[in-house]
Amino acid sequence: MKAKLTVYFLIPLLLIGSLQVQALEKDEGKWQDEIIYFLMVDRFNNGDLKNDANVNAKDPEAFNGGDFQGILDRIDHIKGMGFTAIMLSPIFDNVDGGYHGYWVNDFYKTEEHFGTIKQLKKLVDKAHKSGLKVLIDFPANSTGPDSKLFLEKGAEWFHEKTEISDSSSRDEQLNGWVEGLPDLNHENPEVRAYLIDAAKYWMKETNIDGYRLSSAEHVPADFWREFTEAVKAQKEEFYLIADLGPTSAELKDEYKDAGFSGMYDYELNGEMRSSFAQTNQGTGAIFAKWKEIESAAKKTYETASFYDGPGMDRFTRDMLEAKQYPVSQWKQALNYLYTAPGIPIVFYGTEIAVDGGSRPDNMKLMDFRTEKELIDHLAKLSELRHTLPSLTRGTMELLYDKDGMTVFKREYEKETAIVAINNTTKTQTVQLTPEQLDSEGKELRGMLGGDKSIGEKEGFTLVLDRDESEIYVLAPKLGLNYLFIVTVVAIWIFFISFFIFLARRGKKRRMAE
Ligand SMILES: [Ca+2]
Ligand SMILES: [Ca+2]
Ligand SMILES: [Ca+2]
Repeated sequence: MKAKLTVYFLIPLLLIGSLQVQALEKDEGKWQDEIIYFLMVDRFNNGDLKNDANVNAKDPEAFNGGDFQGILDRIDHIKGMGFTAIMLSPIFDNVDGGYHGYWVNDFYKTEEHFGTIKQLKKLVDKAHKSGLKVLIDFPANSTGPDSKLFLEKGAEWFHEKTEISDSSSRDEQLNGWVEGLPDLNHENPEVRAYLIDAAKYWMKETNIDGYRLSSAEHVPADFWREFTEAVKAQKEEFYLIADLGPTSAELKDEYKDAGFSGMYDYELNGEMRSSFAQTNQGTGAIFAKWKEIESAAKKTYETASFYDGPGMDRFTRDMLEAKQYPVSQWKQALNYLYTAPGIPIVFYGTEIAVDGGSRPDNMKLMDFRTEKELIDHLAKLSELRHTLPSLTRGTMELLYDKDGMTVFKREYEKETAIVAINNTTKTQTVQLTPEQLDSEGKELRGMLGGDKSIGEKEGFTLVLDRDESEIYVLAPKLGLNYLFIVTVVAIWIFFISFFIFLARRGKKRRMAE
């Protein structure tokens, strides 16, 4: 009797143990967990009218009034969408007309239209207090036309004026002038020291967390090596994300030891744009790209994934040209971006599906008075990306890809997520086999729309309406709970009957005595 009792006590304990969800540990401060919001300082928000000399918000080639104060005023907008970092277009003093920030006049001053260094520090402080990191674009290849530096230093600090005519020539790419901008001579140790000191100056003064290194392919790898070493010696956890331009694939080898923390991938960007600009497009080419990145022994999560940037037409333009409804297409595109490896970089204006052609049309002043559909969607996706480490750190395996219906698996430690994107015009049914995903006693719980799929002997059946996506997490079948409840009830019945039996027996005994 005693042995039997012990067994009945143990059963519920064992069942509780098996139902506990495994807690996943998450390291702090790792860059692969970041989601970056990239904005053009002049085109985001005008928060200070005192710095508006010659501002004309109606002229796309003029300063439009955006500034540090304006960004500070809108920190909650960025934080509210779940971003963890803000990346700013260059903040350094520009020559006249340099609204975009890429015509640097002096690397040691802030652009007067953007505000003072004090205002910049205030912005970084506020961002940090809100849990946002701050990155700044550091354009080290050239200065603005007739910049202070160019007029003072001339031929010693700059390459001879020759516009790049053959972009396939590495010599021209490195030493030629891009769009008429004086090209800094990185062979000169004084130039190297100047740029590296400037980079360290802003880190020290403002406590920023990283640099975006634009036009990095026009600057020699050995300079970057020196730059990245110096910067990381000053702040170890400093993020350096290089934009090597559209030819980056061929240059990967040349720059592999330059010390960048992450790199833009334009080929991936091209495939992503063609898959998600319209419905019914396969995604196989995207996954083939990931295979390539992996086989080049690159850590996939270090890749900067993006749809938009200062150098290209807005992705919305592609959607409109394909006669699609941008908000629907953006949702699908973002579903992919936020569940794939790599660090998502979202260009300001994405949240309102802003349209635009080539520069400056792709850099319109942000409009905050618009609908919230994509803003809410971004917030939801960010939350999932923060909750599920498999989405940021997991392996990736393509399970299904046909004409716009895509299913892939992300796995990290004990967590498995299944992402299903129906970018087609029809309801889709996908059968996942037990070989693709262990279905025994399991179910897939939808985290985006609340869908559920119960594991059967032959695997899982996923059904998704047109334009619907779901992010599932593999979990033990809820059926186990019924077993648990039945067991608990049975034990209670057993004990109650047992005590009734004892009581009756005692009563009988007392009566007999
Ligand atoms: Ca202003
Ligand atoms: Ca200026
Ligand atoms: Ca150059």
